[in-house]
Amino acid sequence: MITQFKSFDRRDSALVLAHILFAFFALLLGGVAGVLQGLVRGGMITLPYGIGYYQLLTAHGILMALVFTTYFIIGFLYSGVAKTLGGHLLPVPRALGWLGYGLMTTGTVIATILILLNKATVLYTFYAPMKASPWFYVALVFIVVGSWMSCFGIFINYRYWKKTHNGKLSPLFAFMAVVTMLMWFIATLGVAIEVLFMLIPWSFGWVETVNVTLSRTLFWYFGHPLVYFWLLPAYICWYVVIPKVIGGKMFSDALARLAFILLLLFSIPVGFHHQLMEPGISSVWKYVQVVLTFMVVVPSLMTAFSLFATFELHGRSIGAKGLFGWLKKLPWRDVRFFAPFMGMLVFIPAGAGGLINASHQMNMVVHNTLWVTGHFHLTVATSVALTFFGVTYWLIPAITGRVLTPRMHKLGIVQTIIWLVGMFFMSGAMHTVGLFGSPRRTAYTTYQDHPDAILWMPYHVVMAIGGTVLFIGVVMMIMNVVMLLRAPKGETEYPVAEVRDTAERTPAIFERWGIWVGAIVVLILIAYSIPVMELLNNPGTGAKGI
Ligand code: HAS
Ligand code: CU
Repeated sequence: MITQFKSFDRRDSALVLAHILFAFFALLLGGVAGVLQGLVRGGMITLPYGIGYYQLLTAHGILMALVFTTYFIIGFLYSGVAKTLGGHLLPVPRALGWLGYGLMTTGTVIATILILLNKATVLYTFYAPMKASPWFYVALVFIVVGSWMSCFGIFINYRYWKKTHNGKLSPLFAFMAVVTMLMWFIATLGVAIEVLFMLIPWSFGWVETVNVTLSRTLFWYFGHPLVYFWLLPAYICWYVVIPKVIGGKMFSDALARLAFILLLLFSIPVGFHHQLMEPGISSVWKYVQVVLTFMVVVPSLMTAFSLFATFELHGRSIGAKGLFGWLKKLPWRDVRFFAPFMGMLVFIPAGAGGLINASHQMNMVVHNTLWVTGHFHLTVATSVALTFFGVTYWLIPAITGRVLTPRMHKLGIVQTIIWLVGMFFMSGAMHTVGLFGSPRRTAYTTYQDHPDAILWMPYHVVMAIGGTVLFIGVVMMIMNVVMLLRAPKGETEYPVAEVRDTAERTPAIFERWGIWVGAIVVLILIAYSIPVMELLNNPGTGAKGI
């Protein structure tokens, strides 16, 4: 009997699978770029055929950080919306999902070709005054507008469910999907303004100069919530999926929703923590946004608390004793648990690194060094990536009517360990050498054998070795995905946890979206209106572009 598969409409499976597979294709290409650039920087190879280091770095950043994540997230969210809101998608959201897929894929293909042609070597933040081919920015518009189609699809499905269920409390997964997409929509408005009104007119030559600081400010208005757009779906797995996988219950629905609402409120008005070292923004506004940055840490601490509570309560309910006895009761051999759990574990030092970055004086030490690269390889490339891998192990079988075999559990666990080992060396070396001042985003150079640069070299070699191990991890993951697609037919559960019986009731206010959107608008206006006005009034000399 394949009940779970029957409940997954084939048309929904196709949409979800298309997103997930495209994501892994991007991961493979991005992984190739990553290992090559690591080896170049370590001084171990030189690139053939006139390929440039920065060209690879752009491809790596865009394919991993933007393409892999966005496709995976949209596929995952759509699957959970289908699963929890009635068992299948409504026709309009499904159509919007495909429309979005088409637009995003068009944009991704154009952008990738331009990067390969060396016409868009501007890194994944596409900072002005570096100037790409105008079609690169047009491709970005396709990607963003495509992702909006999926936002609307998820909102429509959710609204329909609320209407037909007398405003009942929505399933937690669907609620979290709406928060994630709402945050994404509000955040992408900033980058849309940057691209449409600044970068496109400037790169086509319709205007001569661009206001650099304003364009970067609009970028980071988007760029910080971007990192939470990666994190929130991982949190969905941690809150909704993991308790079920370990055989326990969710600690509290209300606490989970509160955490998501706080993330929604405080993720956006904090972009200046990426521009602390930039001139032209007055320190008062940097200060305000750093305070808000420390606010956005609170829901992550709440998440840590909630996870510990889930693990401990479950462990004790099946007989765990002592302070840490519950650790032994966790299903270590289950890759659906193991991979995301390692993601959580890594998120403790990763998050601590974030707090260091956000502290102004310490940011002076680490900004633009490899420390920051180390930070985001722990956050997005480990905590988030391992969680997404963990999801893949049950998501592909659940939507294709197959089963995860014990052998695949083992392969998945080995893949996770390889990833952790590679990242330990790569990110560890990045953090350390960053503190010694080695800059990020720099091709191989010995700075004419300057003593500092000589000190950095061994760390760059360790980074390359770690990167090579990680590349093996990427290849193994791709092989695991192929194996999942060919797994034996059968039934796989789509794990969605129930809430602990004694948990408090969830207040209805969490779904009063008008209040939250209003509050975000107010916070954004407080954090951004005066500094943006200052930037508009003082555009500097304007930059022509490089
Ligand atoms: Fe960050 C730069 C500050 C989180 C990603 N960050 C970046 C960049 C990226 C990035 C990509 O303030 C580089 C951008 C670029 O190219 O220039 N970051 C923070 C802060 C946090 C933070 C305060 N970052 C993230 C996450 C990311 C991410 C998440 C991706 C997913 N970041 C910064 C700053 C910069 C920055 C500055 C600019 C640096 C510069 O100068 O350029 C916080 O949100 C972190 C809060 C997290 C915690 C951890 C909670 C722990 C949990 C796990 C519990 C574990 C369990 C298991 C239960 C407080 C939830 C336990 C089991 C046991 C057995 C123990
Ligand atoms: Cu940030």
